[in-house]
Amino acid sequence: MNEHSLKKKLSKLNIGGLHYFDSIGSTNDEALAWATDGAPDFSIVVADEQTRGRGRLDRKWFTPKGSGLAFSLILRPSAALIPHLSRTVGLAALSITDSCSGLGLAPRIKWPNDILLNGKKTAGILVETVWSGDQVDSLVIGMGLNIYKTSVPPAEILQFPAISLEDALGKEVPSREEVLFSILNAFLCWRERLGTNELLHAWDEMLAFRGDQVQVQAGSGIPVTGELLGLESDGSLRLRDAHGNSVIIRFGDVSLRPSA
Ligand code: BT5
Repeated sequence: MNEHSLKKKLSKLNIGGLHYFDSIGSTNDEALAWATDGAPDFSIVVADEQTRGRGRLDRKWFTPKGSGLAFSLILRPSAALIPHLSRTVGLAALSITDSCSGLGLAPRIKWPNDILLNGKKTAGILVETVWSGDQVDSLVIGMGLNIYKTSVPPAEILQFPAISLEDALGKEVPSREEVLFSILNAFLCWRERLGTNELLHAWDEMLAFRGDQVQVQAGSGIPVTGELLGLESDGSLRLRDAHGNSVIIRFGDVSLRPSA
């Protein structure tokens, strides 16, 4: 992957701008700085390697050289999209699942921000906001995908098992440019439908562990256990606890796993 091959591959999409790095700390940090500096809508930062890739709450995201796909999109939402921005992580997740489904795989979304293949994490999403006073100026949507086997971190440093697209496919994977193109293409289609029931339904359908007992840890509070029922219209998660009560889990530092 290099700037030339990327530009060529993405030329059919109406992207705002492209910054490519052989190596960078974090594409989200670069995109946040560029957004603050006036980057056009749908600009993209892509890196072959991240040395300080971030997950939520500054957890680490591994992107060793030549192995994965790490990129950040800058969105300048129109007034029509502003009321639906809490669905942005779903929009990003669906773009990745569409791309994986197109390869014949059966992805699932582990709410809120993980994509699973064969029950293992293959991608993570980190959405960050640039504010202008109390208005949203822009959003930075970082996506990290494990493409080749070499992108998967050692098991002992993971809280949840990981897998690469190459492992899941069991054969040669398309190029990273190709995978990026299909994710961006899906993103542009879903973005038009951010506020629709169609998007909510597609997102809901893709949820991992639906109907299963799960445990959700929010921050340092007491974990909530219940049956995973589905999504609220803003993208929050609905569980049914042991007493039959509905419990709504909002975004934040939330981690979800099957309950033992
Ligand atoms: C995420 O956070 O999953 C969001 C990851 C977003 C990464 C992208 S890459 C492009 C952009 N630039 C950035 O700096 N970030 C974004 P979270 O749910 O907090 O999960 C983080 C956890 O995932 C870590 O604590 C590890 O356990 C695990 N992990 C780290 N690297 C992984 C990998 N390559 N594959 C699978 N799991 C990984």
